[in-house]
Formats: sequence, C-alpha cells, structure tokens
Amino acid sequence: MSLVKNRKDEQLEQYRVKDEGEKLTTNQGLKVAEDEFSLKAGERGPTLLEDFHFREKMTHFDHERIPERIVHARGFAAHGEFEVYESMKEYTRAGFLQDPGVKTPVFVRFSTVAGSRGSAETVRDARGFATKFYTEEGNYDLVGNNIPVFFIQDAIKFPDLIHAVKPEPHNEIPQAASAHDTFWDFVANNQESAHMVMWTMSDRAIPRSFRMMEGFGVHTFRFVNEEGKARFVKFHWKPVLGTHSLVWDEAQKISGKDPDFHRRDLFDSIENGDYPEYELGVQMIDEEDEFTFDFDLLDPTKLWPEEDIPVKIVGKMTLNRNVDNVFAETEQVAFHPGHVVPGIDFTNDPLLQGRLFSYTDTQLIRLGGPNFHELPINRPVCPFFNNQRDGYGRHTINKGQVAYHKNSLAANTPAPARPEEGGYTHYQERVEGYKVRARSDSFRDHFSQAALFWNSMSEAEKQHLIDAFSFELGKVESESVQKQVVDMFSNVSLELAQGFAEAIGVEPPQAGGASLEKSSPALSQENTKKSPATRKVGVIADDGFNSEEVGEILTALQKEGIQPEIISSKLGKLKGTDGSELKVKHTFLTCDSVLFDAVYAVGGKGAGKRFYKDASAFLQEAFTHFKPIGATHEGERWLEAQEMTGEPGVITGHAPDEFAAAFTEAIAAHRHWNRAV
Ligand code: HDD
Repeated sequence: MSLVKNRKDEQLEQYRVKDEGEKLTTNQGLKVAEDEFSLKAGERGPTLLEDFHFREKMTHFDHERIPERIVHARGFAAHGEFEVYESMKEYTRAGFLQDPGVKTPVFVRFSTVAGSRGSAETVRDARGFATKFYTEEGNYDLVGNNIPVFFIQDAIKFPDLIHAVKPEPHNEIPQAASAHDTFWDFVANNQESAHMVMWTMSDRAIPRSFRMMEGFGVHTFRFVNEEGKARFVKFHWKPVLGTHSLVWDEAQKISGKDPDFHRRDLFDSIENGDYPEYELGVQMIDEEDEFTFDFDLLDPTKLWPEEDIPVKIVGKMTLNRNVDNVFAETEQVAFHPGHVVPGIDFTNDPLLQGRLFSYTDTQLIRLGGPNFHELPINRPVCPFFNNQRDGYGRHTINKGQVAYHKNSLAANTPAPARPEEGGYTHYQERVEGYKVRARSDSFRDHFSQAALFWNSMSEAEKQHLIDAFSFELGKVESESVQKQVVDMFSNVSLELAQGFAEAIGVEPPQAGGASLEKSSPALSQENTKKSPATRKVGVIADDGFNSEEVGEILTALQKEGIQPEIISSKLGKLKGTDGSELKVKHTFLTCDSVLFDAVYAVGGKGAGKRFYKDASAFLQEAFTHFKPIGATHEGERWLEAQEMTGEPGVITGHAPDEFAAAFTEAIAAHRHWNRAV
C-alpha cells in the first residue's frame, strides 16, 4: 500500500480497524471464551437459545449481503488524486479546477454493465468509469463509460434496454453477454441504439485493461464561470498508456482462465507502483453555437468529433492506492451524476435528466436508507450541515433543538450561502414550451455517426466489427430478429451488413449504406498512444537456457518497464548455462498464453518432448492472437517448426541488444494485425 496521504485518506483512517493480534469479542465488546462450539444442553444435546455469541455471529452472517447494483454490479475501484495542469478559471468556477498544485482526492470505480457481481470481467460490454472527486466544495461525481455515446436518448427507456440485455427471464441465460435474442430484438426496434452498438461490437468493448481505456462523461454538461457565462462541455479521460483491447477469442478464454483479469491487473499495477494515469480532457462549445452542428448537442447518442471540436487536456488523475476493504469501499460507494459543484451544471439532455432521479433512488434500496452519504467512502471531505434528520443507520449526532428552516432559535442557521460564499446557483437557462411526451426532430438521425465510426476504423478494426456482429447474431435464434438487424445496419454500411449477413445465413442486402464520407481518426485505436510499459511477457524457459543472452535481454526489457514472468514445466528455479538461476513464476498448468501481452521463447537444453508440446501450444495461441513473439536459441527453432518466423511482430536472430530493442518495439505496437493467421 502506498504511503500517500490526502484528506480523504486521513478521514478514512478514523474508521479503519485492524483485528490482528486482538482478543475476540462480541459486537458489544464482551470478550468471548469459545468460538468453535455452540452452547448445548450436554455434549450431544440441542443448542440453547441463550447462546448470544452464536446468535449474534449467525445473524450478522445471514445479513451480510446487500442487493447488487441493477447495472454495473461487477466493479473494482481504487483511490487516487487529480491535479489540474492550468487554471480553468476562464471557463468554470469549480474550485478543484482552479489551482495547479492542489491535489483533489478521487475514488474511481470501473465496471462492466450487464453481468452479475460475480461475472467474468473480459466480456463484451461497455465499461463504467465512475469518478468521485472529494473537493473542498463537496463531492463531484463524473459517472461515465468507456464509450462516448449511449444506446437510448430518453431515460424512460432505460428499464427496457436493461431488461433486454440482462439474462433472459425464463432461463437466466446468458450471463454478462449481449449475444441473445432479446438484446438484438431491442436494438432492431429501437434504432437510436445504432451508434452505441457499433462501439459495443468494436474492440472498445473488450479492453485490455482498465488502465488502457478512455472514459467519457457522455452527456453535454455546462461549465459556468465566475461571471455567470456558460459553455457546453463534454468530459474525456485519456489513458496515458493509450487505448488498447483484447481480441475476442482471447477475451472469451480469459473469462474462464482468469475471471478476475481486469481487477487483478489494476490491483497488481497499483501494488507494483505502476500507477494508472488518465488525463482529463474537455471539449467546449459556446452557448451561441448551440445550433450550428448537424446533430443536437442534447442528444446522448452523438459525440463531438475531436477533429472539429478539439479536446483540451486540462489535468491528470493518478490512481495510487488500493482499497483496504472491497465491501466497505467499492461496494458501498454511491455515485450520482447529480453530485455537482459550483461551476458545473446540467443540460436538458433527456437521458441525463432521468439519471438525476435514478441514482439516489437506487442507493436507497441498495444501501438501505437515506443516510448512505454518511458511510466513510461517501462522506465529503468538507463538513456538511442541514436540517435532515434520523432514518436507518444514522451516525451523526445532531445537537440542539432546531431542525427546521426558517428559525429564530438558532439565528436562522444553518443558513443558505450566497454565490460568493460558495452557494450553488443553477444556471438560469430560459425554457418554455408545451408539456408533451415527444422527441425533438433534431434527435432523429440515428445512422450518420454510426457511419462516421465505421468510416474511421482501420481494416483490422472493420473486420473485428463484422466478426463481432457475426458472433452475436449467430447466437440469436429468431431469424426475424437477425434479418431486422441486417436491415438496420445496412443503413450504416453495406460492407458491414453484407459481411455479417453472409456469416449468419441471411440474404445479404444489395443496396444501402450511409452516404457519409467523413471519418474521425481519433476514433480508431490504431492512432492511440503506443507504449511497452507494464506489458506482461511470458518467458518460456527450461534448464540449460543461455544465461548470458537471456540475462541481457530480460534486463533490457525491464528497463523499458516490461514485466517478464518465467514459465516452465514445474515451479522452482531453472539453471542456466553458466549456473545462474531464474525463478519460475508459472507452469503451463497454472497460466495460459491468453494472460500475457507477448511471449519470449527462450527454451533450454533440458526441454524435452512434452515441454516442446506445451510451449508450441502456448506460442501458437499467442500467434493467432496477433501478439508479439520473440525467440532465441531453441525458441527460434520452435518458431521455425511452426512456420512463424518472418511474420510481422515475430522477432528472432539478432544480437541480444538488437533483439531486445526490436522486441520492445513489437511489444509497444500491441498487436500485429497484418499477420497470416
Ligand atoms: Fe447508469 C450505475 C454510467 C445511464 C441508472 N451508471 C452506473 C454506473 C456507471 C453508470 C459508471 C456505476 C457506478 C458505480 O460504479 O457505482 N449510466 C452510466 C452512463 C449512462 C448511464 C455513462 C449514460 C450516459 N444509468 C443510466 C440511465 C439510468 C441509469 C439512463 C436510469 C435512468 N446507473 C443507473 C442506476 C445505477 C447506475 C440504476 C446502478 C447502481 C447505481 O446506479 O449506483 O441508478
């Protein structure tokens, strides 16, 4: 655990308890003399009701579970800090965005959306990216996803969307997956989902790591400055390591080999001191320009192309501390898009408006009452005072006789604050209109930005999209639904619709496709940052490895922040040619090719037939997942035998320093799509 201290950390310290080394007591503080046998009438007799220790222990256990989140149930979180690079005073009066040098404590929870709390983490899904800033003006929550748009335009449809994507109610299948009839039936009959579906069928929905995905606030919010001038704003998190994904076959296999893949990655990185970092970016549009775009700024199925409206990078968040207790912190944390601070305000996006109701409502059932803000993880670091009282689980002991406003007995306190004292004032937007249940015409174009996304993809990414649609629709049983989906996406791209129609046995459409030619290079992961740092390399070695060469190469890789882990046929230590040793971390039985970013085949004189078989399977799988592969000595011969030599991203046959440099570059490239597999 890091020694970093900040105000939130100090606050949490009051609640931390270490039981180790203490005497066992009841919750009333009574020391307990025996904890293995219940109190009985005779050694073989019935248990007695008066056994208060048994009753208390059992009752607590019986009540240990709370309802899981209806969405985003599977999540993992960490603490950190945010610091702004330059003052944002010109745009917003938000205190935490004013002073470089001021570190605001944050708590970030990443999640999948559809799966239950115990589901696998590398499923195809959007990822939640929820950040709580513990600012001096109160908590500010940016409750976003790793996808910049949403499936629906109006919150009233959220229960329908979620009912459709969750396991089907008659058999509770499938878990944490959208590859089933009800989801695709929803998509085809709610075509506003087209754009987000393009994202969930893309590589974005199978991130390599929580550390390597973008975050988006999705909605258009408002920044308001000291003078009361407002601008529309969209929020972005940009991962310093770049945005990288798994391949689908690999993601599915990881779900079985390590269902905790993403939390393990986050937890281990923080423990190693490889702190995940994300830069905060904002896109801003002046209020006067609200109607100058070919989409509606209030429509949450639309993004603002970064080439048209640049992302201004304004600060950095560093996650530097794991939680002490997952239930107390990660499970009990309560996010809410309505937790804002002065200088940040809402717009009339109908999805956002509905969210502003839903989040408190869900905490009431999940956390059992209206005092969830008093839980240590949810408490602001600034004091809070009001006339709210009582309710389940109340901790605060409010003194005095007055709990109402206005009053004279307490000199009319706690008193509302004026804006200059930090009081929140809502942006005074002029609104008028008839009371209607309707959708604006400006929300009706569902396909242009879906086509923009398609146009922006590289060839490999386009193929992944076709494959993903083919997989998902291939699992749908209703031919009618399959056909409707083909028809729907022929409005986005004929190539896409024809590609997956073919694969699922539906007559491919002959006409269609959007006329849009525009693309947005920022949407393609081909153009993301590339770095070898923190990449895991499986090093396959056995006794008799070439000590000098391997030693030099591993040191060079580690210098670049690459993390080699030795894999062999058994645990223990391997002896090299000069007697030096390598500690084995995994055997072929305890790990798998899919759990590594790259493989380095070292071999060793001791490697027999069985070893060769295991190593070959490992390499073959890495090869088909387009991973960087390096090989020296016996390893090189293994690759030759499998005809991998010379393929892109396969590094062999150099002097150790040249090999290490070429392999590092191949690792930084992430995957080598132009390989013949
Ligand atoms: Fe939501 C949780 C993100 C639309 C209702 N949502 C939740 C979480 C994230 C998001 C990251 C997990 C927070 C955590 O880690 O505890 N939700 C989004 C985004 C949306 C969105 C980016 C679209 C832009 N959500 C949305 C709508 C509704 C909800 C339209 C309902 C009207 N969301 C909820 C919820 C959850 C939730 C039911 C479940 C648990 C919770 O709130 O605390 O209230």
